[in-house]
Amino acid sequence: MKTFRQMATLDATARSPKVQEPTMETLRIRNLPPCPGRTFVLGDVHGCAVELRRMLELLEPETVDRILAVGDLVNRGPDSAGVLDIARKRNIQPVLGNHEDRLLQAWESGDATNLKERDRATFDQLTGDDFAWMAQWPHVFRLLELRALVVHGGFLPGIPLEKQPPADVLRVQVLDEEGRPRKRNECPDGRPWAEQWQGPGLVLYGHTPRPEPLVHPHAVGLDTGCVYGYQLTALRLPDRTVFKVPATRAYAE
Ligand SMILES: [Mn+2]
Repeated sequence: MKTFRQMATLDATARSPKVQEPTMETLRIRNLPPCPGRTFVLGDVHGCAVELRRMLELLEPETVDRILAVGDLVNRGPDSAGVLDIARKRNIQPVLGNHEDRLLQAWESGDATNLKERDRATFDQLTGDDFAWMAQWPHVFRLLELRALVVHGGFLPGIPLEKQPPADVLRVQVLDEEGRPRKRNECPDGRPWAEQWQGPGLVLYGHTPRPEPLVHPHAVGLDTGCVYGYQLTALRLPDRTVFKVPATRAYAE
């Protein structure tokens, strides 16, 4: 099996112009420097500002710690602007989620006509500063010292990290019989990508809500559907302690 460091080396081949599709967006991977403290990874927040505040009280982060998030901080819930405000003030570092991606595309193109109705309310709430900040979020954080990756949707098994298509990385939930990425509700017989992920490293991901965090050998799903009335989850590394804050109520169906 490949080691985590070898993966980074092997992935360098993905930069070759022969294999790089020029029109395709490249996966933005950010290598984070080693953290002297603990690392907290937050599940999908989706505008649940009250629960995020409670979670930060529960975590009691110290200045040497860092807080990361699996993306989808906004949309669906009651206070997307409030969540971004808290996140910025508390130095939370998120990866991009599919909801931020969709809103950003509308903002960058100046064309909001493709937005769903519920996106529209968020779009109108957010400021230019919010969008400028979200535009800097990478698709993936790589935490070399923890041998961990943080991503919103997940990864396609068997494809080198840097060749993973960004659109799939943001959205994959299950894989169909031929291993193609699908949404869970469109492919009820599909198997979760995380079940088939063999490493290297531990992947912390969101996007597929379940009432409880889902622990696989090489991946942990942290979207516990706070916005649907379940709970907000955070994982602390390296000791893998799970923290949960129950949702005040269901904000969306
Ligand atoms: Mn999502």
